[in-house]
Amino acid sequence: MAHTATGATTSLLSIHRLTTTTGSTANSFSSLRTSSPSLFSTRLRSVIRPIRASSSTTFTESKDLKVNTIPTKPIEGQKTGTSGLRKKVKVFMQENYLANWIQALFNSLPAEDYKDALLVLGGDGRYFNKEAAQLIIKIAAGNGVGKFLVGKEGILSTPAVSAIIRKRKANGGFIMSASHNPGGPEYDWGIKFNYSSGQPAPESITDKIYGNTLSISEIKLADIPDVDLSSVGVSQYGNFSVEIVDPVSDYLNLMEEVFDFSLIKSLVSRPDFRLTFDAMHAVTGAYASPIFVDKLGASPDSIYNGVPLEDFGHGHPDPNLTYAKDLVNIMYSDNGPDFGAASDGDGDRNMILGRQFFVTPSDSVAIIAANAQESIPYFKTGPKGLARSMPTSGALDRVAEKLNLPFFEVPTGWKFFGNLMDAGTLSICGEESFGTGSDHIREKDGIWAVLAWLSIIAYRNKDKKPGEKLVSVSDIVKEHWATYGRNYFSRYDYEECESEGANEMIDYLRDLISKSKQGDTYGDYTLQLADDFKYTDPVDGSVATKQGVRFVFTDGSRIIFRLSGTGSAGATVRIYIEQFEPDVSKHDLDAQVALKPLIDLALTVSKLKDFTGREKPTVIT
Ligand code: VG1
Ligand code: CO
Repeated sequence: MAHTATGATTSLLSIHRLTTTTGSTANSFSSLRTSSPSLFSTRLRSVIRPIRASSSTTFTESKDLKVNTIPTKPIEGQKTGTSGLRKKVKVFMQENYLANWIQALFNSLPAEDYKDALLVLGGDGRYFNKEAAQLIIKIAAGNGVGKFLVGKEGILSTPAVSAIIRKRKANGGFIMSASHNPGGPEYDWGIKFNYSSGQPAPESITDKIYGNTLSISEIKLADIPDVDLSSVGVSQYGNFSVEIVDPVSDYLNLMEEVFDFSLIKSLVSRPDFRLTFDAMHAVTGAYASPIFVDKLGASPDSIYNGVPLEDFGHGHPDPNLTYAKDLVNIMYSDNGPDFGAASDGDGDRNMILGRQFFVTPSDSVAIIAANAQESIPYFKTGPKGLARSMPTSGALDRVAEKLNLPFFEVPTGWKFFGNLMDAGTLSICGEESFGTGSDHIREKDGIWAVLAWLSIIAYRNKDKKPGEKLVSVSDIVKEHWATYGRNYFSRYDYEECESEGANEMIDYLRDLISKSKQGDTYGDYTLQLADDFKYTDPVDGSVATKQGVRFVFTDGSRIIFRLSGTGSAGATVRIYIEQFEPDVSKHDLDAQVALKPLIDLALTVSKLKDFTGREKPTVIT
């Protein structure tokens, strides 16, 4: 492959029309099968003759692009969950599995959304991404896509994909990631498609894709060589081109527009302030040094687990108190840093810690919202509106009320925020699952959340002289609780339960709510309402049902039950527990202690142990 100065090449190549030809059949069918990822591209190459590359360094010689039409059969179970299609990587490596889904996606889009269009491609660097990238590029070219922008080495965080789609006015993009799920040959892989606003495809599209996976009969695969992902530049194949881009620069530029980097730098470069960022060997490893060290003056040793690895260093790249143990140990050690943060596999989640202090994600979004206008230039005229997912605590509701802002409660999953942002009624939103973000893009954004916190801390300390005591993370949180009250919150996850028992439990709870009525008593609590959350999008009127069984009590306490839509094996039961405490003298309890009666109630009401056989959760946050 030859890289080129685009202008000259484009004019030379523009006379070649993109045509498709029907190619080989039985032989190429098996070409998509693979038992080992290292064989994958070799196998593709072995049956699909690459177009001849020019020996010149200025451009790749173009013939009309040849497209092979490969017969295929539908594969069951390719329904997307909360966030894209996620399975064990071995499933994705089965014959035609990924190819079918990608082709089904093109079969689902209106032609004007992809013919000659610009698309973005990147991922979190996990095992199988590079092979998958080659296949996605070939199928996209086979379907008439005009150009792909691809992160160097296939690396782009989820927020960076969203940012690039918006900045470059692309028609959409693919994210190769199973997010916080572990990676490697035995673990998970995933794919997500985002639309032209940079927003995860809505259910109307993903349902269509699923429908098409059940009737698919052929895959269109362009006959082009594997693209060299290792260096920045443009390659041209007929009317189709691929541009390899630096994963960081567009995203970094956006962050510099949103935040006051000199304010943050004034904090981060102080000798009396230390931060630790744990990239969990995931995608933010590529972003952390250029942003925190090079731009903001943090010391290089403040980046932890900073090299992205295909298996995340055998870790589970989920930034919570259980899986980000390295960071937690550092932050709770004697004389630990002042600020700690971690991000997940694909860089859209965040965990915020102070010295020996954990900020719940539900509090984090509320505190960012309450302080955004004074600390973050992007919000200098104030946020337009606030929103949270249904199971997220009500801390944000109180900020919306005080600031007199429009407020929305949506189902779990970032895709539900995008319409509100596009309509100009939502600026800052979050989920209890360590997701926080704003309308600067259409995904949650881990590094954004870290920069937001650093901005708030920097603003509070901007007049502090060296040696003066700084306002700390815990000071900021406690002050917030004193003003708004504290929403105690915890989530219990029971991962990889038997699906049958978990489904029966949810059925049982649905039956229970249908028989419940206001005023029923549950232990010391009186029922306000019990339902299965249903959401009608105020912008397009679309309806999402069965989004979580909730029991809301008259004192505002809630217990909520959901099954995860992101797992790859069995069923994961999530229980969310929340209780509001206005009394400042009761704000210093451990959440597990404060919530004990409600947690016990949730376990009794759901008969969780009977249905799942589980004594204890696998993760508590
Ligand atoms: C989980 C979280 C949800 C989040 C989703 C995607 O979904 O609960 O809040 O939006 O993951 O996050 P579920 O269905 O498993 O509860 V990510 O960072 O994995 O893309
Ligand atoms: Co993620």
